[in-house]
Amino acid sequence: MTDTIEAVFDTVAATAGDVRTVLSSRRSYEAAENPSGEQQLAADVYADEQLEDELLALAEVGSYASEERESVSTDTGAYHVACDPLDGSSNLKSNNSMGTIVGIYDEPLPAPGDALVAAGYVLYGPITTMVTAVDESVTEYLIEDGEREVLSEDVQLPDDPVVYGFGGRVPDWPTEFGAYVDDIEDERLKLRYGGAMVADVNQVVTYGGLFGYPMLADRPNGKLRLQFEGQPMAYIIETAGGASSDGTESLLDKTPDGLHSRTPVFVGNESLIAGLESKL
Ligand code: AFP
Repeated sequence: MTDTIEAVFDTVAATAGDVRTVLSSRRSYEAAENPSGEQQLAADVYADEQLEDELLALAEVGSYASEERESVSTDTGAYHVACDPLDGSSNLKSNNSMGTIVGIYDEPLPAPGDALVAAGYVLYGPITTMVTAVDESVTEYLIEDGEREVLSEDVQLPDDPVVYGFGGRVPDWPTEFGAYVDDIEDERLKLRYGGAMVADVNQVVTYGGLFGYPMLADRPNGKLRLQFEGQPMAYIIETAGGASSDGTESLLDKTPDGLHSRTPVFVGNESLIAGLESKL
C-alpha cells in the first residue's frame, strides 16, 4: 500500500509542477460548468485532465473522481483517488493562493471517511508546497521541478491557536454560529480568510486555529464537497492532532449521499471544534 500511496503523491507533485507552469496562460473561463454549477476555468480543466491521465496510469489506482467531472473514471486497482484539481481557482483572477486536494480511499467512490488511507494537498503560494498525511504522520514538502523535498516531518497543529477564517456571507450564518464567532474573537483569535480552502487550512496547520465553511440560510449543507474537500482535509488535520466537524460529528464519520454532496466543514484545534459543537 505504501508504494501506491507514495506513487500517487509523486504523481500529484509532478502534475503540480506542470500546472504551475501553465497557470498564466489558462486564466480564462470555459463555456462549461462543473457538476456543482460553478464556472470552470481553463486551468481547472487542464489540472483535472492531467491528474486523471497520470493517476489512472498507476497500476494500483482503480478509479479517479474529481469536482470537475460528473462521474467516476474507472480502471482496475485497489485504490480510488478523489481530487479537487484546482481548489480556489477563482483566486486565479486576483492572483491569490490556490491548491490541489487529494484523498486516497480503499473503497470505490463515493466512499465513507473511514475508507481514507491517505490524503494530501498542494499549495500554490509564493512557493509550491505539499502536505501529506499517511501512516498517522503529517509531512510538509517543498515542490520544485515537480519533485518533493521534505521541509518538516511529524507536523502537529500548534497548541495555542492564532487564526480563524470562515466562508459565506455573515448575514447568512446561523445565529448560534455568529455567537460562536463572537466567542473566539473574545479569545483573541485573528481573522484571516483568503477564499481557497487549501491556503486557509494551511495557515491553521502553521499557526493553529480554525477554518470553516458553515451551513447558510439558503444552503443548509454549506458550499464545500465532502468527498473532495471535507474528508481529505479532515484526515490531514486529525492526523496532525486537530479535529474536524460538520457541526455535530467528525467529517471522517460521514458517508457522502452522492459523489458531489456538500457538507458544512470545520477543521482546526480540538478545543475550538469542541467549543463549536457545544454552541451549535
Ligand atoms: P472556487 O474553486 O470556486 O474558487 O471555490 C473555492 C472553495 O471551494 C474553497 O476552496 C473555499 O474555501 C470556498 O470555496 C470559498 O468560497 P467563497 O468564495 O464563498 O468564500
